[in-house]
Amino acid sequence: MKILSIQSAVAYGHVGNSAAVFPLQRIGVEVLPVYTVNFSNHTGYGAWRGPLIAPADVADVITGIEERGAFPHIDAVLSGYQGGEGIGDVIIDAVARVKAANPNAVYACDPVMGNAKSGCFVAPAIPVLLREKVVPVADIITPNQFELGFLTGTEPDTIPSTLEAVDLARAMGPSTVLVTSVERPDREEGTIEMLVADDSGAWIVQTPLLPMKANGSGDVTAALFTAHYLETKDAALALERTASSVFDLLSNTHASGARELQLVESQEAYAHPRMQFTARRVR
Ligand code: PXL
Repeated sequence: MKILSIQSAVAYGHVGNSAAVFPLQRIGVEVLPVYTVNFSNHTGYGAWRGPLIAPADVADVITGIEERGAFPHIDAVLSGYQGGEGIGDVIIDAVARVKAANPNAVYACDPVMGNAKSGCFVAPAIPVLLREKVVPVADIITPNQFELGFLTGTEPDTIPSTLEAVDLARAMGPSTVLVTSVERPDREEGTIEMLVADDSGAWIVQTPLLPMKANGSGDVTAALFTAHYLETKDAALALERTASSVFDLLSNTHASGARELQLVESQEAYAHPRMQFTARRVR
């Protein structure tokens, strides 16, 4: 399997492609990483150095990949944090060209905007661009609860309202929606859920909620789900594998006391997910 992954690079720590690439490689995926920013570290520190990559430069790198004859062999395009405002158009164009070369290729868009706790942490134009132009051409999207709410103009906070919002999101274009955080007020204390819906149904998985903030965990989640879903075509199984790997990554990180994901140390969790959580069908 080959995935063209258009995301950030950071030197210190793990977000964007610097979070997504290694877990994908560890499960056997050939990744073609294209960078949207080249930062020292993620923006959660409040200070960082290094450039946004100009959209024309990102486009140029993608064209170079196309010129190597790679597009017919790409199974998925994956995008995350976009950096500058011009990147959306570059991604849309890349998706169109990959799909022209391989009609079976899918586009998985992680519509990175922010989260309920931190609010929006991208440039103000990005969420609108995602809603109006990017998400409509995606096959798979992986919003958190906050991003799902923005995309659909709703405030999902129960399983029924999340399913309604997911239906609105699916009506925008994507057939598969993974909601990477469902934080219902009435959930069992100390837990968090993920919910997936596709043409076959909808499933939810519950895991313990760890008392920590780990930038990049959404990026790993989107990447692993995309690869497992492509491989198995089974949303519930892809959800269980992803929840298993990401939970073990987070619990290793929590146990270490580190601020950054223990991405390399946790490699067994991607290679051999323990499958300690079972998805429950909700539709
Ligand atoms: O995890 C998303 C992300 C991607 N890229 C950069 C970030 C973040 C979140 O903090 O700062 C540069």
